[in-house]
Amino acid sequence: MLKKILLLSTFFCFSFVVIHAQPKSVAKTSKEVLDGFMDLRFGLFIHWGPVTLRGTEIGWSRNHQVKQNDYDSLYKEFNPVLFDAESWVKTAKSAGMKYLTITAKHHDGFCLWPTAFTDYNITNTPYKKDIVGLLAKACKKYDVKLCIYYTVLDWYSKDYPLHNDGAKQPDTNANMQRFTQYMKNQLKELITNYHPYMLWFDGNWEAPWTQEMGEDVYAFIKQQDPLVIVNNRLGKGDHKVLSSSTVGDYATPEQQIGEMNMQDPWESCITICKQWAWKPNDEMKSLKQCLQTLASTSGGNGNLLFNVGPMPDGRIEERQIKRLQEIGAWLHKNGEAIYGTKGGPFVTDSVKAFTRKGNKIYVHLFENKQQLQFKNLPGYKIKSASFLNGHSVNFQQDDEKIIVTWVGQMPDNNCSVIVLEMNQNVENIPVVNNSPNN
Ligand code: FHN
Repeated sequence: MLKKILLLSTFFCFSFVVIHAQPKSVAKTSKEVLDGFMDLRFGLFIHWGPVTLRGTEIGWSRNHQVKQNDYDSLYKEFNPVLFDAESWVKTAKSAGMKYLTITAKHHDGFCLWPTAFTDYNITNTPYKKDIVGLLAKACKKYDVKLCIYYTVLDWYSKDYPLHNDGAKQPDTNANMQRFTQYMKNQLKELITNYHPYMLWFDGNWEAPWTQEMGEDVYAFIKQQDPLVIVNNRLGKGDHKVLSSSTVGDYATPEQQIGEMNMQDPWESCITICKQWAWKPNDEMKSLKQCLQTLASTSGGNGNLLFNVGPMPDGRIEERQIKRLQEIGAWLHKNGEAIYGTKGGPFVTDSVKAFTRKGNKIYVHLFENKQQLQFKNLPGYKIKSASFLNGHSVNFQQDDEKIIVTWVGQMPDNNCSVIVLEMNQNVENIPVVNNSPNN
């Protein structure tokens, strides 16, 4: 009898320790939903707000290039009468983009929707209309996923201790408990009223925001909508990677192509120009740079969130629309090598990127080398090789190497795709890290 009591008490003691040690069980976004997101490969990022009236960087120019009072009064002039949500969404669609991420609230605290929790919002501008709501409606109409950018830090809010104003000490009137409740109130508004596919957080790096606050808000979001995708900028940590302490579903390298990663979902956010928000005569990337960026993110098994900054009157610059349409024209011909693909099996380098789907390997060529050589893939045989929707190319394959050659010009000097049809499914080939550069 004593033995039984001892055994039972040991069991209950152990199970108590195990339960106590369990991390907070929060509904995580499912692999199926995240796989669907990664199949989309390409989205439009939009940084926009009253600051475009000054042509300086959103959030960051407050108290720097633009005095605080001037910056915080810009909303009184903000009247983007040429804003047309359907035009923005159709521009994204014509670029081959499958989702759109709008800065509903950036670090300057201004809200592009009629929030009930601050007067510092679009309703109190001469324009008055609900920008987020109009975009949500247009995205639904044209089958583009609506994603909402929401800043963690808020340099305008009296309850957030820092204001990027050079103060040496945090604001003693601030109250992070009130501020976190303000965030939850607004996030509930955004989820309930606009049903975003994703919430794109940013500004998680300042001291007042803690890992625990991030975990609390993530759990709150998942109670509102278990399906909504959340990026990895709600908790603390390196944006470029996922780790055991990450709060959120996927990694967000910024202004760079993410590292090859076949396990963790990731999305690079990169500007078409230099600045995130609109700037007059900003330097814009060439079509070659844009296509190489897209092919290289896909080649690394990631997505590309490509940013434009619309003008104060609500229009996207014509030259940026044209560039996006050129990308769309390329995707119209080569989209099978991007959408729904996996990265690899070879790692991207400066002259080529590789994607794969089913029994096909797509080689994205950035230069007309007329010859490619890479390591053989034992057990996998090439059945045919050609430019995608184009003429065949020569190939040789032996136990050590594969050589592909062609003569003359590539079909597209900016980026051409050679498709290798293999004798079996290639999606699970382990990544080959050193495809010889040639
Ligand atoms: O500070 C922001 C910046 O303004 C911009 O929004 C980028 C886009 O991801 N994120 C932050 C910088 O890491």
